[in-house]
Amino acid sequence: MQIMVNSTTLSLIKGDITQEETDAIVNAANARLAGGGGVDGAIHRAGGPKIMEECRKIGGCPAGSAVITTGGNLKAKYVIHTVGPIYRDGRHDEPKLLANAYKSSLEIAVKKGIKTIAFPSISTGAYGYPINEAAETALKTAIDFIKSHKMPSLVRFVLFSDRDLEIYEKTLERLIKEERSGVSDEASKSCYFKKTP
Ligand code: AR6
Repeated sequence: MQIMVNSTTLSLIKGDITQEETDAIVNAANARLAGGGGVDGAIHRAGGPKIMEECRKIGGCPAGSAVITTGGNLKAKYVIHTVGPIYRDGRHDEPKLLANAYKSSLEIAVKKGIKTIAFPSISTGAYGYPINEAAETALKTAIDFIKSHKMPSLVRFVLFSDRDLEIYEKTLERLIKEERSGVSDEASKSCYFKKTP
């Protein structure tokens, strides 16, 4: 599924993020930048040891923040490492921290002149964030950022299963519908959405 938010393409696909050819891919890392399983493990395996060397020099990254390294052997030139919240009960700032993880990553991308970026579904694996709620926060945060910055030109979410993709698609459909029926605020009403094939 693909939509336009102003002049930015927002796309949802199923796939392996390590194979993406966007300028940057985002890693769902941990605060020590120490590597691990899930998408983090896959990125370090595919990207080679150079990425970990750079992570060691950086040292760490608190939840809600992001740092950038080169992409090593990956097709992507950069890896933006962000740290989502570990989900407890939703009352420990999880939505804010998750939104900040997306926002910080997009801020770094814009600062670096990165035009195309691919995200995994941050926090919804080992960190246990319920995917329906996480999808809403992820998509809303990306849309708000695109609206206010008019950049980057492509934001892609690479989901790892049919189920995850379906949840993201349904959530995006709902957000667009709300936008059109005027449930959201005045500022977002003025944004032009157009579905492309
Ligand atoms: N491409 C795209 N998505 C993937 C891939 C892949 N190659 N592999 C897994 N996913 P997780 P978290 C999906 O656990 O919840 C690590 O150990 C996966 O199906 O990778 O933020 C870190 O070091 C899920 O939907 O990240 C941290 O300690 C999503 O990516 C911790 O896990 C996120 O799952 C971070 O946990």
